[in-house]
Amino acid sequence: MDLGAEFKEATDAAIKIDFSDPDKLTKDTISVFETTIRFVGGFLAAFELTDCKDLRLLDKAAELGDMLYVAFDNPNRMPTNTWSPKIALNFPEREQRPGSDDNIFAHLASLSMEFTRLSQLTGDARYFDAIQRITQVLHGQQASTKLPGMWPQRYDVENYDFRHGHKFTLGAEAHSGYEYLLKMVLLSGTESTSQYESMYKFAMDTAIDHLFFRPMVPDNSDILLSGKAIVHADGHTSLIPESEHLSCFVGGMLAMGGRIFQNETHLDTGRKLTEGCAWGYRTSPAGILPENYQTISCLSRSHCKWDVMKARGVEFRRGFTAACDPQYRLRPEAIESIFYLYRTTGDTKYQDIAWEMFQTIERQTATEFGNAELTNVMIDSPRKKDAMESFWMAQTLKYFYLIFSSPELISLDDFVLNTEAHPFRIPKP
Ligand code: DMJ
Repeated sequence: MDLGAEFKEATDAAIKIDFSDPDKLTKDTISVFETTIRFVGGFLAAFELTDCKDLRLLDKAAELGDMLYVAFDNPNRMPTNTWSPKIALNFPEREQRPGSDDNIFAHLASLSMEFTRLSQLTGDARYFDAIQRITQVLHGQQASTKLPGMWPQRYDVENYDFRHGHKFTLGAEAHSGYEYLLKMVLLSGTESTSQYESMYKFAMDTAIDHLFFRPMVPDNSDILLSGKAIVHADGHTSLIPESEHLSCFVGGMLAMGGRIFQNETHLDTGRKLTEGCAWGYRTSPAGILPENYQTISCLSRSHCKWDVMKARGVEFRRGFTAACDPQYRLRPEAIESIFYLYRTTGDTKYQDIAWEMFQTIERQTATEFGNAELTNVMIDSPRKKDAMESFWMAQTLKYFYLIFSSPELISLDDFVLNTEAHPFRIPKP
């Protein structure tokens, strides 16, 4: 953004953060997932953006990588997610045990990009080795879950068993786990590339068959949304037409994958999913998609007409039947997909959609010192909360900035962005 002086000032401050003194941390434990995607990813991308010149940033990423590596120090080599820096620093390996830890699929499956790039940039293969073990476990069970191709939101953490969970989604607790399969195809540059490619394609075939649906909306827009699948005891699968802001990333991912693998079906599905999220923005009373919402799903993707009888009682909601969680948390996933659609198709209509969204979000969320999360976007003028997550700047604003910049800036031929939108350089053969 031509903010060179600010970048230098921020770097000088960030490299002084003392991760070796746990007494300075505000919590006793931290999340391996969040620390990896936000901190390690942030330091690595900042290092890349100095053209790999400011080695202090790489050293800091490696310092954190070494501390996080201890979370893998368990008999089965699988990482804990809740992790204590105090224990890690003193290295009593037996204290770092799985079992009492969280069992969220995304937390386990979304460490690959940062650990791989750390290995590539430092030449130390331990980090890649650590995450590749996770990939082997996921690969080994991909075909034997209750919805073959996808992994359940939650798994049996004692045995690293994914065969029993019956809830499947691309939203909360899952999404970056799938995102990283595709992005590892670009990043890994080794024989594991084909492994990630086949895992990604299998997962998306399943999602296309079981998770995506066409909602019935008053203007009959030909759009798709990503819902949830539940597999019942007798083996049959039901689609729940409940969608999340978080799952809006999937349109951009499919478009990017469609371009990489020259798959027009994926490109078109990605376009319709992205336009589904854009529909939610232009339709909700505040002009912003809620965190979690429900719509009426049509049985057919080709014939889906607004039916006044079926919509009786909910027509006042303009196609939304409910918003189980009506907040807006300044999340990026909708503009993220619109950005990818713009970069993959070159169609400037995505810039127009982005500009409408930007103006609405700015009008609704701006405060004196930053931007605020909203309590309820299903009313015209939502109340602001005293909260702003770091992903507002790392992701949401970055995608808005990039969609109005030259495609040469962070070109997707040269960079792949992690789930926190930190750009990593794609290794060239
Ligand atoms: C981000 O921190 C990351 O994208 C993460 O994977 C989950 N979602 C938030 C932003 O919504």
